[in-house]
Amino acid sequence: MIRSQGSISRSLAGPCYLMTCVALVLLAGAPAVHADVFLDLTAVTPGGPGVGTFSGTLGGVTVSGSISSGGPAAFFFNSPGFGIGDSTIDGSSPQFSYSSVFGPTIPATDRVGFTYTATAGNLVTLTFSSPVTNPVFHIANLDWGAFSFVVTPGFSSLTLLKGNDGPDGDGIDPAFGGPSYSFGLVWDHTPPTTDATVPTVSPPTSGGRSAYASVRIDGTFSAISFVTDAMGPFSDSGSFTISTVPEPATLGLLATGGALLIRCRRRG
Ligand SMILES: [Ca+2]
Ligand SMILES: [Ca+2]
Ligand SMILES: [Ca+2]
Repeated sequence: MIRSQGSISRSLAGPCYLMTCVALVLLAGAPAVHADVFLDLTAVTPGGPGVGTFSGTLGGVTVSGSISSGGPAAFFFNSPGFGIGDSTIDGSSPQFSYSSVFGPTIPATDRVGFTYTATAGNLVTLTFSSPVTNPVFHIANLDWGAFSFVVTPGFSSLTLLKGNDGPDGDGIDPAFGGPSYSFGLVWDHTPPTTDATVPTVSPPTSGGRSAYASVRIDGTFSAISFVTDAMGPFSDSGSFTISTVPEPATLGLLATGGALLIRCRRRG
């Protein structure tokens, strides 16, 4: 009887069993299962086609960004800083914290700052180390330019989750370009009106303004690409980031934990 109780105690207190139980309890109680994960940049190399790059992670997925030319150099990634078109790699920018124009939001995060000039478009590509489902593209202060996602392999549609469009027709275009442009185009519905709102201030939702929005790229992708198109005699800057919901990965961890538990019990 005593020996039997000791045997049970040793079995329950086994390090393998205990660690697995702790991991499962932590995972089961983790509110992170449905949390949105934003791009965490580790480096940005400023420059245009063939020069500008960025790298980082989106949850457990490695992300690398680059620009290739479709003509003259027109689109550039910018160095870290605090301005409208600067990048952030230390997670400190409040640019995508404003729930009036973005959704999902994050209090402070990284961003890819860009500048484009009014010449031919270039191709920006974000490559993922493993497929990402329904990535959300967040754009801040887009003027006089358009990003066309129809060049993304497997592209089907965009869904506007949140933006600063309104009855006056300025801000992000909820029709994504309209019939005269390719659908799948993210742009400022009234290009001649702009604003110079810095990242520490909530973006405008009325009056003359730039485009701000969170746009879901529907589908599962190993890479997303967009062609930049300056739509007028203008150069401009802004910033973007991406987010995703890493639910499948977390469920995978739970499955791994369950398998470990079964293995431990069999060994016990
Ligand atoms: Ca970072
Ligand atoms: Ca701008
Ligand atoms: Ca505008």
